[in-house]
Amino acid sequence: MRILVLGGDGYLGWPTALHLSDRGHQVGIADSFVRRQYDHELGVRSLVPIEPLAVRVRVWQELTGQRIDTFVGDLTDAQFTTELLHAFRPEAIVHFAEQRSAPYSMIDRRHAVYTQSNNIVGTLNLLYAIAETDPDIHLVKLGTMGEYGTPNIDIEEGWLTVQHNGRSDRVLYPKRPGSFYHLSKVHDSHNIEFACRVWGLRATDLNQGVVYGQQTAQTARDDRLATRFDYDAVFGTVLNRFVILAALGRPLTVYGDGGQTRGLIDIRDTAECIRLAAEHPPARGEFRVFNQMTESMSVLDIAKLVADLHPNVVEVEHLDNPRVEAESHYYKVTHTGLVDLGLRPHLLSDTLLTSLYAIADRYRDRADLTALRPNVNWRRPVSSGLGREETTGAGTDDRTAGGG
Ligand code: NAD
Ligand code: USQ
Repeated sequence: MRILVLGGDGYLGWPTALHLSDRGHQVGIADSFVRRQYDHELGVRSLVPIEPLAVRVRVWQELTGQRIDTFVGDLTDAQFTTELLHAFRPEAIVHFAEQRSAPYSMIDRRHAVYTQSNNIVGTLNLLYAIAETDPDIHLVKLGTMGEYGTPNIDIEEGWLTVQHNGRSDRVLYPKRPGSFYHLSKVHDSHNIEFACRVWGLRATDLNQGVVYGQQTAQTARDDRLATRFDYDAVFGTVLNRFVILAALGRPLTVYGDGGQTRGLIDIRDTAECIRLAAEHPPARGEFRVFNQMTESMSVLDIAKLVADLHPNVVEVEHLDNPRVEAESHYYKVTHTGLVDLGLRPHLLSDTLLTSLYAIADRYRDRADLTALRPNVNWRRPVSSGLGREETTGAGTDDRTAGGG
């Protein structure tokens, strides 16, 4: 198939593009490189060094003979987005291209506005471009488990059948997300469902849990194919952060009691889920939702596991929770859709953690310890955050805040 990967220079987009290319698909990548700009803005960098996209695709072609086309541009630019679809003519589009950090979206007003404009406008432009160019294109969109929040009932795959006053209906599952970033995904989901219902588009919304891991079979073939590995308090995700903190001999930073439970998924399974979804499109007009996670764990249990398996003595530290979130709650998620399509999950294992420790150890000297402490507070709504206007890449236009 011809598959266009939007956000294909990012943590997940890059290994997914390689996984699809390795399976014989004709892959194109589009990216604005804004993720690399956030690093400049925040003064951090990936623990594992990453090459420019042009080098990555050249190395891949040298090793495999497989060509990956690249397109540089921003999805919030409607003309770029429409021309992209005309140029590549995809059968499926995998859409990773959003600002994806909850803390980044909570820095201040400008970062909240930027996050929602970037994510919602980009996706809306994409829906129009698909509808105008070829409504048969299957949109595979990355959503997030955090759209649901932590309701006191079982979490179903996107839809819920409700009985009310003797009548019944199938409705989109009610959402109660925990950040302006997570809210942007809820708004996307509603826009996509609307486009499927009204224009007859076909889409799969993948509500993905927190991803961990750094290597896939393809990225491991050459250091120049590595994907990013974030550890800072804004972009580092919990399990990856704990692995890196352990390698640095720092205490694992559990926010609050650590009873908050999240769905998790291995980076190799992310790429495989995308392949399965792309190769099995829904019918025209269908808004299909899968919960893309393979197991659930509390933050404290993740910390204990990472600490217990590490060869050094690793401490666990409870910090005042900078976020507003339930730390003790019910959590039961249905996630059978992707298994039914053929997913055989990699569950969190000693071997995976040991290999992650080795990667973190190899690059530990690149870490900036000041970037490890959380400094974004959910309870403090301000126009300009982190106390330093110039560090937020200050543009006058909220919509370009992230790029600076
Ligand atoms: P990432 O930030 O590493 O990658 C996103 C890529 O999209 C970046 O390369 C960025 O430059 C690009 N991008 C952003 N806005 C763009 C725009 N307007 N136009 C063009 N390119 C743009 O993020 P990731 O961790 O790879 O996550 C990818 C997707 O998966 C995101 O949508 C995220 O919400 C979702 N997701 C991630 C996780 C996780 O744990 N990493 C978990 C669940 C869902
Ligand atoms: N946490 C800690 N200590 C840390 C870091 C995080 O206790 O040092 C806690 C957080 O308070 C939260 C949980 O760990 O309860 C997860 O935090 P996270 O930063 O790993 O994940 P989150 O902010 O939810 O966002 C990440 C990705 C996002 C994706 C989401 C999937 O950045 O793109 O959408 O995971 S989900 O959580 O299912 O919504």
